[in-house]
Amino acid sequence: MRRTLALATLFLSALSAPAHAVLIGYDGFDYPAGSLAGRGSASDPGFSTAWTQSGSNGGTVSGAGLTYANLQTSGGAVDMSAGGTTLNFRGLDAAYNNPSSTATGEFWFSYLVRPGAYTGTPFVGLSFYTDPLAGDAAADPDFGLVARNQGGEIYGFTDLDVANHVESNVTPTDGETALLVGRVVFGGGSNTSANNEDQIQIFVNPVLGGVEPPSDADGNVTADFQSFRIASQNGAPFVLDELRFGDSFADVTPVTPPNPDLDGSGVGISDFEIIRDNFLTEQAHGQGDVDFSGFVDHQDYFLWRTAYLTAGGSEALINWSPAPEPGAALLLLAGIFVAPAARRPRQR
Ligand SMILES: [Ca+2]
Ligand SMILES: [Ca+2]
Ligand SMILES: [Ca+2]
Ligand SMILES: [Ca+2]
Repeated sequence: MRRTLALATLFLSALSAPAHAVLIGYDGFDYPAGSLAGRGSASDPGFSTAWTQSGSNGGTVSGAGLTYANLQTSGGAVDMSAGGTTLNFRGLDAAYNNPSSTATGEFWFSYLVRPGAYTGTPFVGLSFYTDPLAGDAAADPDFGLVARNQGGEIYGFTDLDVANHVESNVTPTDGETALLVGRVVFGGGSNTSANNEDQIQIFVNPVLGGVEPPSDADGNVTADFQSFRIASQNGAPFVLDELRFGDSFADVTPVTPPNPDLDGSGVGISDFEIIRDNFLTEQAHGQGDVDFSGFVDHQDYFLWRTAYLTAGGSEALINWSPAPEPGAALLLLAGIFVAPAARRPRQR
């Protein structure tokens, strides 16, 4: 009976999972190094054109992709620094402008951005356009989510049709990659005029892999778009990457699943020793970071331990205190071993 109930619960929870949420489009900039113009294809899911370049300056694909926590990534990134303003456009495969445009009535987008050092407050980021591309560009800007990292400017959103503008409280930091996420709720605006029928929420550096986090800023928007551009005014040194469009938070923030097999040998005691030897330090997966968070901590140990014991591993082999430092592990497990954390603060 219990088994039947468990199966029924499993079945019902599968049924109640979002049935239609999809990733509409993705670009990880997995292209050969060089000009972005002409990369991608009109047949890529979610898109209707390859990348164009508008004017004499455009982004350049570089081999080193950006990363953010355990966000899934691929390929390189696009460097927007150039002698003048960089403008690259691309068409979407549909017009998005009302609740029936997507299965959830929402349009989500995300991208990574890493500011460099520059002066002034140039526009840098992702903008959506109402018209399709005519040649290399579209002409009717709709709204954008941008970064400006000088003079007190911060990650924010602007409706380019009307005076809707909101900013997060997150200031861009030179050299630090940020994840920007936007959620457009068609028909969700305050709706007192034709200029605010939709709602936008922006999320800066959200926690991944769980429930949808609270937003950092909300605003009204009139959203009606079928193309977009990435741009950097005056070629300010920004790098963009991992562009996603979808209809839920999870779609545009897919995470790498935890993997307790750190050394490729199957889940075993050797993986524990790696975690133990790098405990409370900033490390990559192969050095103990089971959940790809960028840091080796209790969560990594817990995930490994669960997998190890589930697979029949012996608890007696888990030894936090190999010679010649007996006692250290007992203190660790007691939660009072704070000295290494204090000496090596987490750099974020
Ligand atoms: Ca990439
Ligand atoms: Ca608009
Ligand atoms: Ca292993
Ligand atoms: Ca970790």
